[in-house]
Amino acid sequence: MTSEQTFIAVKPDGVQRGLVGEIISRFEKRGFKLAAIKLITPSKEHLEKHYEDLSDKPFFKGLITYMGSGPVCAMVWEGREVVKTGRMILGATNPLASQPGTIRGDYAIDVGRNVCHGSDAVESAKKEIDLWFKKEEVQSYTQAQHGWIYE
Ligand code: DAT
Ligand code: MG
Repeated sequence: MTSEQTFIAVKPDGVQRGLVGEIISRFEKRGFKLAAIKLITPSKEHLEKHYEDLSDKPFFKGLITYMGSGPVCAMVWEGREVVKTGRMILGATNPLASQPGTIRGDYAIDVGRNVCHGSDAVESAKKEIDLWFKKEEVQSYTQAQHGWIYE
């Protein structure tokens, strides 16, 4: 089976609002495999690296402050096409444009408080996983239910 990994994070607003379990649950129920998880309050330097592509945006400074304002639940999820599908589970960047049934479409209103992060491509996922996790923090194991999820 061709599998890939994505970096998913519950942002400080999502942690404070008690949405960690709900967000994990959506990925678990879909059949994806949790490979790594930790609660971390990221430094300014760490976040500037994570969002380096957005450094010239007017909202950059506010984004870094918000993302560093409390614990983030950082995760690696694994499975077939998990990068693209993870983005679908999260919804659109602007929650008001997100479909009901997506995380942002169900739990957020403001783009600057959109509850969760998901890698936008396989390459950026690799970069983000390397930035947020040490190699030994990412687990390799077989899901017991594997044969009931994949043909
Ligand atoms: P996404 O998180 O959907 O990948 P992105 O990478 O374009 O979106 O932007 C990163 C985050 O920056 C996004 O989750 C919320 C914030 N952001 C994006 N556009 C914004 C805007 N116009 N105003 C305020 N914050 C914004
Ligand atoms: Mg992005």
